Amino acid sequence: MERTLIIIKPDAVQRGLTGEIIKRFEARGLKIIGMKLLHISRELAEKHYDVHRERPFFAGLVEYIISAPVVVMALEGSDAIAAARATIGATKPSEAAAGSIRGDFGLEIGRNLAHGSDSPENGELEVANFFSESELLSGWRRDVDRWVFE
Ligand code: D4T
Repeated sequence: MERTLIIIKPDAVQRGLTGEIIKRFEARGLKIIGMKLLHISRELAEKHYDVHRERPFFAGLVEYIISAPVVVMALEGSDAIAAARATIGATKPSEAAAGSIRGDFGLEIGRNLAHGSDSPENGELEVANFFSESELLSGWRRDVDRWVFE
């Protein structure tokens, strides 16, 4: 099982798309093991986007993600990283496939609605950055699992 961190970004929360976005991950079969509403601190935002620190868009990216509350989710599933990124769609919403979150609800890269971890290693690290162990319910029994996982 892989873990991925999903961030439902400030624009999506402000636009009332939180439920719509959660619904898509749930329907996909990914299991929610942690979820909360929070206002990301500048320190946590800079840590999360550290890989982009030298890029020209870094400052704007940090300002955007701390501009209003977000909903963060830790999801678990087989191939959770690839599945969640396909559900989210390409980084640039104008190029994202219709049917994906960004392809259905977004236009601009700086308002791209949702984040999903890009590798199993980063999934583990990012989930740990946003959730304490006691906030994660990894072992909860979901009765439909045998109809989702082979
Ligand atoms: P996130 O990390 O938000 O899920 O986006 P992606 O995984 O799809 O894309 P990314 O890591 O390449 O970029 C992170 C974040 O930076 C913004 N960005 C990116 C931007 O504003 N301008 C740019 O030119 C790029 C490449 C959008 C997503």
